[in-house]
Amino acid sequence: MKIARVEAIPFAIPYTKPLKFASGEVRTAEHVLVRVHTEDGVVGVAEAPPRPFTYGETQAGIVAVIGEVFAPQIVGLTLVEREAVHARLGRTVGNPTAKAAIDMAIWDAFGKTVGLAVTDLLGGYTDRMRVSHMLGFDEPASMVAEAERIIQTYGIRTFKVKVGRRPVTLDTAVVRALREKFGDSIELYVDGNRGWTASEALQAMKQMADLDLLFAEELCPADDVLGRRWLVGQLNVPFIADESAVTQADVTREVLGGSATAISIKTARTGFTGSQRTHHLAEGLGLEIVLGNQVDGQLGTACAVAFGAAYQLTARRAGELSNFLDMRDDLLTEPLQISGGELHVRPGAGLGVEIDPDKLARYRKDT
Ligand code: MUC
Ligand code: MG
Repeated sequence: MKIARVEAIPFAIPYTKPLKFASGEVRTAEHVLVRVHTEDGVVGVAEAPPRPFTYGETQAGIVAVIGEVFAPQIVGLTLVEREAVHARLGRTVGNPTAKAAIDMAIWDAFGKTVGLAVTDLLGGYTDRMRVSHMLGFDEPASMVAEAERIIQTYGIRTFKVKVGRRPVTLDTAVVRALREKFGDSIELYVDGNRGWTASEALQAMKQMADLDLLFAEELCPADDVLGRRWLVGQLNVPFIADESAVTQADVTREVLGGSATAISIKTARTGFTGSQRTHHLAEGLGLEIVLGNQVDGQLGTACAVAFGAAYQLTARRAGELSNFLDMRDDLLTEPLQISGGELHVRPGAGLGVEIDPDKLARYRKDT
């Protein structure tokens, strides 16, 4: 069970349709495949999706920090020493997705070693999640047409609408058009990726007061401490902290400071070990959790659903598990399938996924 080697392989797969939101856009999945090899020949896998505009990580930076900083600190530890791995990687404050991918690859390798699914090792609550789909910036008619296609093709009935443009009516018109078209047959919430000021956000939320939103997420900068607290105090829907609450300390600060009332857990940035800690904290604080997505590929999504299905609190709401649908291709031998609005956890030991060697050879950038 000893960790012998950690690989970090950069790969690039284009999106058929870029996802645009207030803090950036994603045109190509420039991710890093992480493989943790044990001395017994077991290989655990996970992917790190850098989001330079949010966390400052880049593909080249992830490859470098894993190769030069993280791998040397964990080679020689065993797969059950996950707390030691967490402590060693935790000496570095940044690099969340690099650390998370190593953590999840170790859990995959551990599950394969003991012959158990990661989701069962984590909590084993259910075997599937309802799926929520993100609608990126576009004209109202195109976003309604996209929602219709997603409903008809995949049965998904929960949508997160990206907002944060100016004037706010650009976005509120989209949410209104969706509600008018689909009535109460869909669930809707909005994510501003810090794009508005607190007062713009309040203006927009007032315009959408009759549209029965589930949540509002990260509408304005968390650093505007008083403005955000002022905003959250006036809303009658839970306010989700996403990029402002990556660590457990962030969650505590945001929630006790009155500037968040729900949280997004993204395995892409807190792995399984950190996400477990955040889940337990949220449970203790009585917060709603939305299982988020960092525009993950299929491997990242397999990790997310394995985590989300493991607990009652994360499985209660639809999880953001569909960004991979817009990728031209992926790395898994057997693609993930969303149907009836649900994604099932992969059966089998570990994460239950295999990397297709031909696809990896085609998309890797380091050869
Ligand atoms: C989200 O919830 O913000 C977009 C960028 C990113 O890092 O995550 C996504 C979705
Ligand atoms: Mg978000």
